Amino acid sequence: MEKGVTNLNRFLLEEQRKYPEATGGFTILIESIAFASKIISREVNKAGIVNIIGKAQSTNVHGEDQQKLDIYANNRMITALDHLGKLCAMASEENNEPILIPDEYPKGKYLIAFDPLDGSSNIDVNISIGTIFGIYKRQDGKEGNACCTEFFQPGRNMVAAGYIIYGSSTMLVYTSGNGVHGFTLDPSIGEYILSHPFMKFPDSGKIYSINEVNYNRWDEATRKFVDYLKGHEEREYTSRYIGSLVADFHRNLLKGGVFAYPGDTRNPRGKLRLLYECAPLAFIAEQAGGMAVNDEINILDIVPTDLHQKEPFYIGSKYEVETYLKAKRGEL
Ligand code: AHM
Ligand code: MG
Repeated sequence: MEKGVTNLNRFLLEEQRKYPEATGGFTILIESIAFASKIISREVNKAGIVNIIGKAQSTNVHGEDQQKLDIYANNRMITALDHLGKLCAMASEENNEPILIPDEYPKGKYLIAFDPLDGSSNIDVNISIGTIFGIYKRQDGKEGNACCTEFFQPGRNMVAAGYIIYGSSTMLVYTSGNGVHGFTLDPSIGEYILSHPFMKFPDSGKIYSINEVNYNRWDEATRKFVDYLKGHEEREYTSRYIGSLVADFHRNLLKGGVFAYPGDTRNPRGKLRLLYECAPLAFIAEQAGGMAVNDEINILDIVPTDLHQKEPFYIGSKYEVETYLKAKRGEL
């Protein structure tokens, strides 16, 4: 019998059936993120029309200007997730401390960390932006709201990670450890439809994505790495840098290559945050056959000590990330 198109709901149910012990809690979480993302997508698309663009009267915990859509997206994520009874805490780029589950709602066994709207400085120039999330299990065995330290687990512990890209179309890409799957939002019916099953990083690619204005501030290994790619004898690399992490990552996942945001003399640990930017994308990358490291070790082996900690970040196809590690070891 013809199966018809697979929407996100069907896909999640079929995945859930593979695990008889599954309670469906995880499925509800992903569906609720998808719900929030549809609303965010709608607002992103109409931002120009309704004049929602522009700076709100506040700064976030990093002292950066918050744009109205950042706040809007943060609120949509929180209110889509706080009442489900599946979470015991949330962490967001926009909140200094963990977001607690309101007293009136039951608490669950999962934790979520998210960047509600990454790349928001690109909003007013109509460039793709995204939402990133990582889901963990609580470890302390307690009930009620979890405290900050529960988030201090290595990325390898994640049970799921994903992102939504608000681009020429809106896509949700996620993995729960059984491959990376991409769903495209059909705006006419408001449904995410499976469009990219089992996404895979090509083993090597031709794209490198890095903000080269920082060249003179990088360490020698990163300079050598980029110089090596530029003068590569067998393949002609091309440089592509949007400055919007989800969009840069998504393109490289489809086409192959490497994205890097290294540390430099001004920002010794780079700019990107481990918990809700680097680790979820690293989890997706590994599931898709790629890899991600900081300047020393696999991103997924780092145990955070701060909710908003930054890490140097090199992510993408195996060949290019391993080439960086060679440069780091002085072997290039
Ligand atoms: P944000 O979380 O404040 O939006 O900043 C993160 C963004 C990433 O999307 C992007 O990769 C990076 O900042 C670009 O930084 P730069 O402009 O320094 O190259
Ligand atoms: Mg961000």
